[in-house]
Amino acid sequence: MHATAVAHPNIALVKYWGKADESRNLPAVGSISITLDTLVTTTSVRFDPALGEDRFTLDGRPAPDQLERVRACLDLFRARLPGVPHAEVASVNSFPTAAGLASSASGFAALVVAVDRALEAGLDRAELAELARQCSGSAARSIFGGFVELRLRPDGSGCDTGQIRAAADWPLQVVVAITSAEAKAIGSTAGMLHTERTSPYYPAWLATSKTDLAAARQAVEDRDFAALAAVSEHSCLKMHAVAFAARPGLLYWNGATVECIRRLRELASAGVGVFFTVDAGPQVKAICLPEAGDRVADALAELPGVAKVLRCGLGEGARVVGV
Ligand code: 2P0
Repeated sequence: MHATAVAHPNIALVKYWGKADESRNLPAVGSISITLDTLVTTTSVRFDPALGEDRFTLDGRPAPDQLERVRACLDLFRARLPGVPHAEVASVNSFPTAAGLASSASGFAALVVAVDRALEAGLDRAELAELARQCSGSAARSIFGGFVELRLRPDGSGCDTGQIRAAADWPLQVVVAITSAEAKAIGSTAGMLHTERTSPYYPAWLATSKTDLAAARQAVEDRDFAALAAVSEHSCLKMHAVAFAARPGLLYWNGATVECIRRLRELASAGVGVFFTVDAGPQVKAICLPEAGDRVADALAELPGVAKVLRCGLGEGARVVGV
């Protein structure tokens, strides 16, 4: 009753922000993302009737603040398979946790895949994505590799998540500019709920989501980089705008975030194949055509306030690596 799985973070190009139903962790909008390759979460799980409780370590240390969410994830399996004993879960990230690199996405994707194998539950990828989504909305997308879409079911019963194009089909590169390694002040979940409750722009955010999803889906199908750039930057800035307009406003950026965006816009104006996106933290992700990656990485690395740049390609979905 043990297994180890890996999963990669993903970066949303059309953003998830807001919940239709908090109790079911049902997103208010669909989203489209790319799964990365070089950043990895590795999660091992061992079920043992001799354990008196569920245990969780992150990067080798007990993580009591995360234990509740891990237990809730295990309980989703217990609801399907009565009699599942307590578990010991150990998760290791190859990148800074809680710094805007979607560690909850890769973390819960790896966890559900490891638990499924350890319990021999035999769930398919769509079912695994639905379980991961209930733990963390973005985690559903890390079940799959390449370009991924999370769609809301029209009847409100849940989501359908799946790949829309394989990584090898359109091998974009991603340069992540780390502008701060500190954990963010307000997490995504709290930030979304605060935005829903207080931002006057929230209805407009919801009303324009389907158009963005359709445009991004089409751009991915056509491998149209300029079209994907336009809709992705729009979705990103719109997500931050709806959060800025909350009361009090949410500001996830720092000065270097803005400097990175400006520099990437200059490069794009000069004909370099690059666009930006920013999530609920100050890091900037530059999505590049393959030939542009080196130049973009060099340009971001020399900006004041950029502590480090990470390079990634597009990667595969969550998978078992050991039993
Ligand atoms: C995204 N984010 O689409 C957006 C953009 C952050 C900014 O999905 O509450 O940590 O656990 O479902 O999965 C982060 O959301 O939120 C996220 P919960 P999660 O990538």
